Amino acid sequence: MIFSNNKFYISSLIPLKEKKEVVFIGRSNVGKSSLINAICENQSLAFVSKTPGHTKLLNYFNIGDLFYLVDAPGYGYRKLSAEKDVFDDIMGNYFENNPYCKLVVLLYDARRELTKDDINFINYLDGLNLESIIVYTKVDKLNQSLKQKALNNSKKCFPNTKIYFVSSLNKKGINELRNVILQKLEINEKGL
Ligand SMILES: Nc1nc2c(ncn2[C@@H]2O[C@H](COP(=O)(O)OP(=O)(O)OP(=O)(O)O)[C@@H](O)[C@H]2O)c(=O)[nH]1
Ligand SMILES: [Mg+2]
Repeated sequence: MIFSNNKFYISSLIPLKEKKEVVFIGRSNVGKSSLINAICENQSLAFVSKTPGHTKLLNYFNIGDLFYLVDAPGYGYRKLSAEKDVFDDIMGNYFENNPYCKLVVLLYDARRELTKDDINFINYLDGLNLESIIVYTKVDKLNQSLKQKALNNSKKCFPNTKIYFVSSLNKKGINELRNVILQKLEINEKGL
């Protein structure tokens, strides 16, 4: 499996623009780092934390020397009210003229309503003309009616975006997501 060949590459404030990349974005604590670990089958690759706001830089993971998975800082979390939002600064810079970004994976916790931060970010992305998909995380915590509610809401809010449900805990949906990522990067299972 291509994703088994994984290693941490670098933490950076600015985008590398070296190889094709897929970026994982979402509110703090939504499960971005856990999802990268599940995709790569490596629990010690990205740092997972119960404390929100842990990832403060762009963390690049090198997959088979072919592409990068990028763990982005979570949005909607400010440590001190006086502190500037790390997300706005870093991600504003990241998305500006970045043809290396082939896919934006937008993560949501299906148990939570969409917040003002979510809507602001979606509106911002809309203007950028980037490929994106929506991934609902922690699906192991969802019953069927919560799942259906999330699906209905998101279809209303993002009618043109594909929606996936995953659990990094029981690995549901992870393989499907791997295939979507490879497809968007135009890489086949042999890495060609
Ligand atoms: N039940 C369950 N818990 C999960 C899942 N994914 C992540 N978690 C838990 O959610 C918490 C946050 O996970 P992280 O992966 O660190 O979240 P993050 O989005 O990277 O957070 P920041 O780096 O702070 O932005 C941890 O306690 C994880 O164990 C999942 O699929 N199911
Ligand atoms: Mg993280």
